[in-house]
Amino acid sequence: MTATLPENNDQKPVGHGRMLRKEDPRFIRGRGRFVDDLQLPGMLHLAILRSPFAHARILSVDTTAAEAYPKVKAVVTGAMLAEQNLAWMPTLSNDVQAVLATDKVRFQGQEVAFVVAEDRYAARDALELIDVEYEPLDPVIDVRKALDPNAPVIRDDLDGKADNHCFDWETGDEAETDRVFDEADVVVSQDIVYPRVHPAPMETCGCVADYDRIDGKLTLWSTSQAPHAHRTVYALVSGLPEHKIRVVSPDIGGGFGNKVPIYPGYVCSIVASLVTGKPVKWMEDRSENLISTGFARDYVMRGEIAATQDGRILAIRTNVLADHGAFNGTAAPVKYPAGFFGVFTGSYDLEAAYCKMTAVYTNKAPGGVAYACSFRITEAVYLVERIVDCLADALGMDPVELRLRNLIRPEQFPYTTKTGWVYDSGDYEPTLREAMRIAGYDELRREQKQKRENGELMGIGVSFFTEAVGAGPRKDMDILGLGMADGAELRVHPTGKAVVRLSVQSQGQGHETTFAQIVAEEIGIPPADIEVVHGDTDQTPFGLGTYGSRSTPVSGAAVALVTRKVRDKARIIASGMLEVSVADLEWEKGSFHVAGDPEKAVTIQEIAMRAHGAGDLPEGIEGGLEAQICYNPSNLTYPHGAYICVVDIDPGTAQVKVRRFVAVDDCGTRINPMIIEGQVHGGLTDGVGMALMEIIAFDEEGNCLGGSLMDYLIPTALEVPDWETGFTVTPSPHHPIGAKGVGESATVGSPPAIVNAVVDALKPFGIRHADMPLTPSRVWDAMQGRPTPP
Ligand code: PCD
Repeated sequence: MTATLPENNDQKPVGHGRMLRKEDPRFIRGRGRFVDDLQLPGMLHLAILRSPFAHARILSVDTTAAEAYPKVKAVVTGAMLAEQNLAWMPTLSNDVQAVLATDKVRFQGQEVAFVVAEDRYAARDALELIDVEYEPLDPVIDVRKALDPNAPVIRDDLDGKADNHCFDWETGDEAETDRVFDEADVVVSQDIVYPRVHPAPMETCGCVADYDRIDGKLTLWSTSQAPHAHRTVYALVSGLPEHKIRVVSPDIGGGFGNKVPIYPGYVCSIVASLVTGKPVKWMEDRSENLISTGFARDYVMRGEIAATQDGRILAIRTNVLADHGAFNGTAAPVKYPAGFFGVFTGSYDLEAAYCKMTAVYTNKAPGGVAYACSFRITEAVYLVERIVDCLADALGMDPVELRLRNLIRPEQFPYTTKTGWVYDSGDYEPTLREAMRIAGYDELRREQKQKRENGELMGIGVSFFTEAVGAGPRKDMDILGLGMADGAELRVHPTGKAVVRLSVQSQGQGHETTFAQIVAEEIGIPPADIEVVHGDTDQTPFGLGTYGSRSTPVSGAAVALVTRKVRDKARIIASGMLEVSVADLEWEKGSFHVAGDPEKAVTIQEIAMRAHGAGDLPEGIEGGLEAQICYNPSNLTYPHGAYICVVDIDPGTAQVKVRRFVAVDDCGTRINPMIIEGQVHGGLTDGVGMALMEIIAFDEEGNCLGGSLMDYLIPTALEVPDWETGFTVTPSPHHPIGAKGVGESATVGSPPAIVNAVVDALKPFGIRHADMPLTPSRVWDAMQGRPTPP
C-alpha cells in the first residue's frame, strides 16, 4: 500500500512523511522572528567592554567620560554588580563565572563593564571612553603546563585554590585493564589532540530583557537552547520569583551547543532593565561570539589499544587532559563532569576499558560546550576510531575488516559496556555493509592501489560510531539539580484541530514539523491541523531543553505518550457515542469503529466535538480532550552509523579534497527522512570544517587567533562533496515509537572518517597519525616527517 502513497503523505506521517517543513514558509520569505528582530517601544541598547588581556589584575575603572557621552543611560562595572551580589553567577556545571570582572580578568574577551544607551552606536562608542587600568599577569596558555608548580593561579577567587586543577574523573576498571594490556599480543598507543573549535552558529547570542516595574515581571527573549532551565537559574541568581520570569526563545539561527550556557550578556541585560525600567537589547557581534562564548573540545588524549595478533580488540585505555578555559562553563549532568566521554569504548565488544581524566583551568574563554555532541561523545568517538585505525595499521589489516571482526553482535543487545553504559539496541554489521556497498569499497581499494603506483595520494577512511543521546534518566542525570525529564501537553479543540506544547525548542531542526508528525501518527489528525508551541516558558511545560540530540528521544517520547493518553480518553468517549463497550472498539488511524463493523465508526474530530459539546459523556469522564505528561526516559538511545570518506591530496600543495563521503545512519524509527538527511548533511559539513579547517588557537600571550571568520575558517558548499546517504533502522526498544536522536550523529562520526582517509592517503610517507585541522600546512609538515605543532 505504501508504495502508491504520495511523498507528502499525511496519512502515514512517520517514516514515510518526507513532509515539507511547516516552518519554512516564514524562513524562506525572511519572516523568521529572531531576537534581533524584536523592537520594543523605548528599548535601550547594551554593549559590553571586553578585556584585551588574557590575565591581568584590574587596578581601576573610570567610567566618567562614558557616562557623559550623549545618549548614554548607564555605565555599569563589576564593582557595582558586586554591591548587589551579582558579580558572579553559577555555570551549568557547578562552577561560578564572573558576570563582570571585579578582581582580575581571566581570558581575552572577558566582560569588564557595560554601557546602556539609546542606540547601538552610542553604546559601542561609549565603550571606548571607559578607562581601565590593568596590571598584566603571566597567562597560562599551554594546557600541558597548567599544573606546573610555578604556574600562576587563575582561579584565586575560589577559596583555598592553590593551583589550576579543575576536576579529576575516571571510569572503568584500571587494574583489570592493565592486566589485559600486560597479557596482550599487540599494544598500540597514540597521542591524539582534539583541538579547540567553536560552534559558530549563523546567529550570534543576544537577548532583550524587559522588566515591568508595575507587575514585577521580567520577560527575557533570548537565544537559549534551554529556556526553562535558564529561567530557574535566573530565579536563583536574581531572587526574582520564578513565576515572575518568562523566558522566550523565539526563532534561533542555529545553536549547536553554543546557546546552552547562560552568558554574562544575558545577566547584564536583565540588570540593565531592572536599573533603567526600560527594555534592553544586547546582541553580540561575530568576534565577540568567537572569542568569548562556549568553545568546544580541547582534549589532549593518549589512546592505547590492546589486541590479539589476529585482530581481536581486547581493551582500550586512555588518559585525557581537558582544557576548560577560565571557568568551567560546560553544561554537564552533575554525575558526569566529563559528559558521556565514558562511551570511548565505541562499538566494540571489549574485555576491559579504563579512562583517567584531569581537567584544568587556563586563561582562555570558558567552556567547553558540547558542540553538536552529546556531552563529549564527539571526542570519545574520535579517540576510539582513530586508535582502531592505528591498530589496523600495526596489524597490517584492512580497517573495515578489523572493525567487522570486533563489532558488538546483534544478540548481545542490550549491551553493557565495560564503563557501565547500556546500549539499548543495535545491528551494526548491516550498517557497515550498506556503507561499503554504496561506496563500492573493494573497487575503491583497487583504484587506490593503482593510483599509489602512479604516485597519486588517494585515501579511504572509515569510521563506525555509537552515540549516547537523549539525556536522561532522572535517577542518574541532572543539571544543577534539575532532572532531565520533559513535559508535553496536547489539547484537541472542538473542531478537531490540535495544539501540542513542548518543553524543548528548535534552533532550525524542524520541530514544528516532526512533532506534528508524531501527534498525527498517534491520533490521525493531519499534521497541518496541529500547532506546535515551543520556546516560551509561559506557554509550555517544564523541561530541560534542546541539546545532545535529546528532543526526539525525550520530548518525542513525551509527545507520543501524551497523544496516546488523549486517544485513550477519546476511546471512552467513542464507546459512549457508539453505545458499545470500550473493549469492542478498534482503532484505525483517525477513528474508532465497532469490532467487525467498520461502518459503525466515529472520527477523532467527531469525538472532539462531543468531548466539548452538550450532552452526556460516559460515567466519570470530564469534558474536553486534552492531557499532560512528564516523561522520564528509562535509558538513553544509542544511534549508530558507518561512514566512508574518500580524499585526494595534491602532492604539490598538500591540499586535501574530500571527493566522496558515504554516510549510513541508523537512528531507529525515522520520523521525517528529509529532515534527517538535512541534519546529516549539516553535520557532515561541520565534520569537514573540524577535520580540515577549524581551530581556535592562541598566541603565547593568550590572544585569540580565531576571532573572525577570516581566521576561523568554516566550510562552504565549495569545500564539501555531494553527500551520499543511506540508512538502516534498528528501533529503540524503550522509546514509544522506537526513534533515536540523529541531530549530531554526522558531526560526531565524520571527523574520524576524514582524518582516517587523510592518514591513509599519506601511508606512503610512513605516517600513522596527524592532528586536526589537516590544513595544507599541517599535511605538508606530515609529508616532510615533521610532527603536528602542539
Ligand atoms: N528526527 C527524525 N527522526 C528521528 C530522529 C530525529 O525525524 N529518528 C528529526 C527530529 O524530529 C528533529 C531533528 O531530526 O527535527 C533532530 O532531532 P534530534 O536528534 O532529536 O535532535 P534535537 O534535540 O531536535 O536537536 C538538537 C541537535 C543538536 S544537539 C545540535 S548541536 C544541532 C542539531 O540539533 N543543532 C542544530 N541539528 C541542528 N540543526 C539546525 N538546523 N540547527 C542547529 O542549531 Mo548540541 O548538544 O546543542 O551541541
